[in-house]
Amino acid sequence: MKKQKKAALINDISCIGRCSLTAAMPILSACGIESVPVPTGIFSAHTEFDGFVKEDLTDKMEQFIDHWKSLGIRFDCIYSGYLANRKQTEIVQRFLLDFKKSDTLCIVDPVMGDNGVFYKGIDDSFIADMRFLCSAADIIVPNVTEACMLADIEPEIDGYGMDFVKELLVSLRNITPARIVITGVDLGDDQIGCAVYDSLMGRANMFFTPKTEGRFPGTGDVFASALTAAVMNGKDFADAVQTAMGFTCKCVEATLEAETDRKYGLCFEPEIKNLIKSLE
Ligand code: PXL
Repeated sequence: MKKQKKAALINDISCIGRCSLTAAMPILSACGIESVPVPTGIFSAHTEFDGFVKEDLTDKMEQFIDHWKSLGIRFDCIYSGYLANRKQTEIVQRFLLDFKKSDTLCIVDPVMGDNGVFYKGIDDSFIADMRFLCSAADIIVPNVTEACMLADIEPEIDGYGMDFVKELLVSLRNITPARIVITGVDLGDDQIGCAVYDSLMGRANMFFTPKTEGRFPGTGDVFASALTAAVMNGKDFADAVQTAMGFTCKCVEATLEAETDRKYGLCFEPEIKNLIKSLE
């Protein structure tokens, strides 16, 4: 067996709703990557469910990290997602200082909101810290709302065009040297896509797949996990983005077919075998 890669996944456990680690761990593990959770909190269900119960794990994160330092653990990838409070953004900064080596891939999903609004528990005090984390990343994957927050640009709730998306990409390039993937780009037609800037190649691009109206919570997590898996399995960046988009699109189709309540997230599990095939 060739040397297996190891990823630190800094995210919460949303027990119900297939968000965060509940999506990232199975996807990355199935794609051959050792998945090490760094749980930021445990939620009975993600925050779009009324009455969710939450356990904050900020103190435990620090203890876990100290233990791993004493064990000399090394990571090939650090992927950070939902952070429950600002102290956790500091902990992630320190995590990067301790564990990010020159060949460690750092993916930051600056999870803050969607559809022009913050998720419950997040507010504008997170933005500067998320910007800072993005500045240390190799790849960032904000959705359009998060890209606006990072770029300090008012979201265009009633629709936007290509010029707006270009402006977002240019603004994000000013805050990070990372490769940028803005997800959920919707130009008002029957497609949805990603706006990509590959800072290593100096190239911008747009990729689209067929659109389904409405939202599925956790879509960003499924996409970012598949992208991480594809890059870690050696796919070239543009190919990795398209692989992750294709997988996410298939998961949406499977969810519509299953006729489950959208709040419960994407039915990604039956599609994982196809993602694995596309990485071979
Ligand atoms: O997928 C983003 C996310 C992650 N974690 C929790 C959330 C959300 C979005 O609502 O509530 C707990």
